[in-house]
Amino acid sequence: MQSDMFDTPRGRFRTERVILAGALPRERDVETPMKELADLVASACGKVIGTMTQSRPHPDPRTYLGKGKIRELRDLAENCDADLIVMDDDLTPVQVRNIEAALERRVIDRSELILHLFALRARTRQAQDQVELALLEYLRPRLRRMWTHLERIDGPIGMRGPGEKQIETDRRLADRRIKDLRDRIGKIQDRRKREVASREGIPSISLIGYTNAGKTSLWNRLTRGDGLVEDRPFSTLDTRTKRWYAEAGRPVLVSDTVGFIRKLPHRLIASFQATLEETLHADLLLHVVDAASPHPEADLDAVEKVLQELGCAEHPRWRILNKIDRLTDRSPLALLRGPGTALEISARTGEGGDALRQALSDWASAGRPARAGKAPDGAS
Ligand SMILES: Nc1nc2c(ncn2[C@@H]2O[C@H](COP(=O)(O)OP(=O)(O)OP(=O)(O)O)[C@@H](O)[C@H]2O)c(=O)[nH]1
Ligand SMILES: [Mg+2]
Repeated sequence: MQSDMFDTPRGRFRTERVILAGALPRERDVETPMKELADLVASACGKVIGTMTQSRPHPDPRTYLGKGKIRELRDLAENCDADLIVMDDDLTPVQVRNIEAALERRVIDRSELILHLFALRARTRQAQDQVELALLEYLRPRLRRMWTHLERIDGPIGMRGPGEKQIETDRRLADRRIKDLRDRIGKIQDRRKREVASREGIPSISLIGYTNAGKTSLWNRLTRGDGLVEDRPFSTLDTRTKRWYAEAGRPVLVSDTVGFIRKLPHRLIASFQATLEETLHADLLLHVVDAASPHPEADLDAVEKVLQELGCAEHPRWRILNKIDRLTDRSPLALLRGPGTALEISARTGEGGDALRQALSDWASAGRPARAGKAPDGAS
C-alpha cells in the first residue's frame, strides 16, 4: 500500500508497526520520554500503534518489565499486529533474548533505535562509515540474534547499515570490517586535525545543542548556507563549516554539527569524534536551545552530559535561546539564560539576529582568551 511506504536517503521502505514500552521510575514524567521515543520511531520509518509503560523503581534484570506486564504486552502486540517492540532504555543481550522469546517479536532498545535512525539518515560516506562502525560494535555481541532474524526482516528498523552488505555473516568478518572502518575514520580524524590546525588564527564557532533545536536554521541564516532543515531529530549528521564575515570583514569559521539527545549511545559519540573535531577545537560554542521545547531544562542537561563525554564542557559557551517566535509569554526565558552570555533569537523570523551578529563581531574583534591545551594565537 502506497501510504505504508517511506522514502529515505537509503531507499524506500515499508513502514513498521511499532509498540513502545518503558519501565519508568515512579516520580518521573512519563509522557516526555515516550513522546521523544515516538518521534525517533517516526523518523526511522515506524508507525507507533501502541504505548505501554510500567512504573517501577528498577527494571527487571531478566525481562526489563515485570512478568505480568510482558504478558499484557504480548496480548497488545498480537491484537494490533505489531512488527517491533522498542524499549525506552538500553537492554542487555539477555533481556532482549528473554523478551523476544516471550513476545515472539523483534525487540530493540533505545540505543539500537538511534543507531538505525542514524544509519538511515547518513548521507555522506564519512557519516555512513561512522554509523556503520557504531552499529557493528553495538550488534557484535548480539550477532546470534541477527542471524535468526535476518530472513524475517523486511522493514527498515533493525536491519539498516551493515545489513545490506551481509557483513554480519560471522564475527570474524565483522571484526575485519570494524578494523577497516576504524582505520578509515582514524585517517579522517588526522586530516580533520590538520585542517583545524591550518586554520589557526581564524576565530571559530561551533553550533551545538539538542537535536531539532534550530542549529542548521541559524547556521543557514548566519552563513547563507543551504543546510538541510527538517522538523525531525537528526537531520544533520555531518559537520559543515563556512566562513561568516564579521564587522570590518573579519572572517569567522562557523560550524553546524550533529545534534545531541538524552541517552545518546556512547559508541555513537566515540564514532562521531572525527566529525566533531571542529567542535572540540572551536573557540566558542553557541549552545542553541529550543526555548519553546516542552522540556527545555531536560534538553539542557542532556547537552551538558554529552559535552562532558566529549571533553568540551569547559569551552567558552554562549546560550542562544531560539524559537522565541513560538512563545506567547517570554518570562520563562529568564530561567533558561544560565550564568553566562545568553541571547534570544528566532532563526525563523530573524528576530534577535542583529544583536547576535553584533555580539559575535565584538567577540571576534576582542580576541579570544587562550584555552587550556591551546596556545594563544594572538588574535585581536
Ligand atoms: N518557530 C520556529 N521554528 C524554528 C526556528 N528555528 C528552527 N525552527 C524549526 O525547527 C525545526 C528544526 O530546525 P533545524 O534547523 O533543522 O534544527 P537542528 O538543530 O539543525 O536539528 P538536527 O540537525 O536535526 O539536530 C525545523 O522545522 C525548523 O523550521 C525558530 O526560530 N522558530
Ligand atoms: Mg541540523
